[in-house]
Amino acid sequence: MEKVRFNDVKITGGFWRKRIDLVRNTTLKAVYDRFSDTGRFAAFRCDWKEGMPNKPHYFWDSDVAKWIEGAAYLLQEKRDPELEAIVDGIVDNIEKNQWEDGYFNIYYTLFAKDRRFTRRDEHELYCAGHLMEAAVAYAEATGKKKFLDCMVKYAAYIEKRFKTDCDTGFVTPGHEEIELALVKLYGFTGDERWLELSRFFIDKRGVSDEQRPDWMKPEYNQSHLPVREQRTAEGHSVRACYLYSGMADIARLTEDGELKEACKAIFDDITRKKMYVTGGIGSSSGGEAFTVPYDLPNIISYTETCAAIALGMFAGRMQLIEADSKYADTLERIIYNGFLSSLSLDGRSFFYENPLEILPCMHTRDVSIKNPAIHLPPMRRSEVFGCSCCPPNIVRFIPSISDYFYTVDNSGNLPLIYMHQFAESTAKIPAGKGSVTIKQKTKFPENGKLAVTVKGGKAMLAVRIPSWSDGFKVSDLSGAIFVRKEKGYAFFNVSDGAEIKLDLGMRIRLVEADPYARFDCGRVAVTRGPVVYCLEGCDNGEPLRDIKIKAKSLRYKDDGPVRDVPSIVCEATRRYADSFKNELYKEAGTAATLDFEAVFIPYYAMANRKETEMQVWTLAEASGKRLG
Ligand code: FUB
Ligand code: ZN
Repeated sequence: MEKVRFNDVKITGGFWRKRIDLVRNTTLKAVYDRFSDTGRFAAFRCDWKEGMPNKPHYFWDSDVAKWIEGAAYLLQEKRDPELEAIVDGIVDNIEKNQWEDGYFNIYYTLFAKDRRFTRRDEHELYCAGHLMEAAVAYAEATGKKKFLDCMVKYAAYIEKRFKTDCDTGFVTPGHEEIELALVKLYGFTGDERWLELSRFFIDKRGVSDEQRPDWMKPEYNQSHLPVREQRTAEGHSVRACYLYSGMADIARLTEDGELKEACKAIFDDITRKKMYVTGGIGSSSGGEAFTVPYDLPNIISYTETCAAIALGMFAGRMQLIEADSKYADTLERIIYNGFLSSLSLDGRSFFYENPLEILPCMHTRDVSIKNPAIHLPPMRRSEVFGCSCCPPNIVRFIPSISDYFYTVDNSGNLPLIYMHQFAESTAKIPAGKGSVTIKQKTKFPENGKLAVTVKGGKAMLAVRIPSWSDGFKVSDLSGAIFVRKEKGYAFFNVSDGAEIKLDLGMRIRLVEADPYARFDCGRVAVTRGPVVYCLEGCDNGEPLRDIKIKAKSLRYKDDGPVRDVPSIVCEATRRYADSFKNELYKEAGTAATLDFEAVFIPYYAMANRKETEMQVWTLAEASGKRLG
């Protein structure tokens, strides 16, 4: 299966166009400004001295690299000389401060030049990987090769030290990333050395006992077993999913069956036991990590934005090695929920953690001690963080989101095109010796109606039937023949001029969790299509946890209390707090209840107004019932 690159899938309107434009017009600059204030760009001059503000941190290279990568994706769509001048300035500094032998790292150049590649957890290869990804994206966008040449030189130095001379203090990096970056470098340059180097890092992980501090278990950076023997997702969730993405790349490109089996099992372990309904992963703040199966607490959910992105990247790679809609379903869950919640609606501030429940009262409970006994995610987004990996990750993920919308299999007589995601768009799919153009006209996710037109030669088109679909209906077929449904896709034979009109079958659905997901027992999540909804205190009064909704009355509205965002309303009841005026406890069922109208907003739009309670999992009078 081949990927259809995002630059061949133009988002022409609707939900994602709005978000890409927001990143272009606001977020890119917002992150740039905060990174300038905090010295991240100036750090590339490598002239920081004791006494100066903003001492460079050991992975600032990666923060700026991700920002450049995002800028490059926007430049691929539209050149912008001012933006290019900024990037060119950073690239000049990289070239100037790159060592003769190819090494580049701000922190090590300034503070630790005598101990390159001796500390496994100090992120040199993580930074290198992000710089390589940025260099490839920038070369692709502008045709300028200076940055790429620097990074090819750096890759050669890494190859020499780790693979040829084997004289480093560790064999595999403490934070994965370089594996998938080297695959990109290979993809762009065609030089198999980088594919081999990527495979080298993947093959070596978990094979021998590697350097680690006493507190760190080998699972933390997925070094507990050779990767081919791993079957469960362990440790730091961003590291893990970057590794799994690299493994999936290598499995596909080198037709490595063992690696593929490992990836499949790990993907299932995550999505069946360790993923929130929002697509967030990494439930524990300790180690920013996966924990045991079904450990998905809501109020302390860590669910780092980078982890959601990393799982999206893994899912996107898995759909290239196996035709099964579960991969695109997962990606969809992430992009409309636990990833998108990270960005404020105005595009200027960010959640690093994406909680599934916010209780402001919990933030005031530890009055006598400085550090609260439990870690609670912040209730508000911030413009920048000390560890600011997430904002630039958003900057690169949204403009390239359509990287995951289509794949194509050109190995048979007829090109087999998979449509994984739905968006107002025009895609030029490399098919056989030519191309097939697929146009989607849709208001998705506002509704599930989709009009598809095909231009070019003949093809088999596989349209995903989302896991939430109720009554996937084809209403019109011209120049297309429905063939079959398989593995979550509807297959159509199409030829030039074909038109397919269909309805994905979107309705309001209540979702419940596996009983072992103990924090959600007896509660439901309100969803519509791919979008998970939540309650906020400012619309519903508090406490939210007492609200019981009447499922049959749920009703979708294309507007609501948050501007430009839909809502779902329903009849609901809650106990009358005054019934408890003089008592903390009373006989069950004796309190008076109040009826009121509950208002849900999409989870992605939460926390955009004042600090208030928020919850996804809600009590319902009738769960699991079919709704109109
Ligand atoms: O360590 C680099 C990045 O910072 C990780 O990927 C994030 O989880 C955060 O710890
Ligand atoms: Zn992050």
